[in-house]
Amino acid sequence: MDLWFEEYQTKDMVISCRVLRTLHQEKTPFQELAVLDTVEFGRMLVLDDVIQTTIKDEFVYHEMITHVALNTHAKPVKVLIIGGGDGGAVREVVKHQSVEKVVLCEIDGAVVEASKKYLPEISCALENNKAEIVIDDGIKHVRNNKNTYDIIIIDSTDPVGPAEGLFSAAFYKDIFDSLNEEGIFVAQTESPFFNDSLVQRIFKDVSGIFPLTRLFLANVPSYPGGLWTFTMGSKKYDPLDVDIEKIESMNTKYYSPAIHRSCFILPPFVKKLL
Ligand code: AG3
Repeated sequence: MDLWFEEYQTKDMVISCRVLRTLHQEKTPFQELAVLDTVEFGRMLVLDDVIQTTIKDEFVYHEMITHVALNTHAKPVKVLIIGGGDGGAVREVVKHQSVEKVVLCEIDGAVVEASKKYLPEISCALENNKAEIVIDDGIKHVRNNKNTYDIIIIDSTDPVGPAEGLFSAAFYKDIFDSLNEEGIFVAQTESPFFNDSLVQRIFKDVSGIFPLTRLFLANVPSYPGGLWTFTMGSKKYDPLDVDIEKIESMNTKYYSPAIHRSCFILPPFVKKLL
């Protein structure tokens, strides 16, 4: 049988992948969840018909959403991840010796369960003793935990449905307050091609709250356009001041000391958004 999964990446553009098997499908209280086995990307986590992560390219996204910020901070000890129920970001964060605790605050417990069952390569660190899983609304969690974290990572879905509030200026202010004095936050902020005004608006909002705002890029083939943005807000440290010679090697496949520098080099069409 010829089975294809389609994601409408925009209302006028589709990515389509041949599916070998649907491993899991359920309607959670928050969204529709599926785990597919695809030919090109291997196993794939899909939420509300949108590709979240795949075995083939997850390392790019998960390494970049974590190591750039963690290696910018002199000594990250307490880390919060909002969203990211698949556990990929947790897996990267626990590689850092200085980290004592990583709290994963995911609104939908079904994502954690499905990842544990079907995506062990991604979820493997969820059982790590540095990791604490909290099934709750990230917005509530940051409001209840002021002046607490060294690093906050927003590993969200697209800004529709459950994640909408995670892209608002009010939320960035709550994040600022939930970080301690030297805190850094980083968020996945979508495509510079197809979400240019969103990228622009987020950069402006974050710049209004944090003393330092930086945008960096990575290539995630399964996401719209491939080229992906991450926005960082920092109270003290500048990622460009990091002595990259001193970055410890952590068995990464995309992130490297040279990438720590080069990911901040922006093509003019992206620079224009800032
Ligand atoms: N977070 C989703 C990034 C957005 C993907 N968008 C899309 N495919 N249209 C990924 C979660 C992985 N931990």
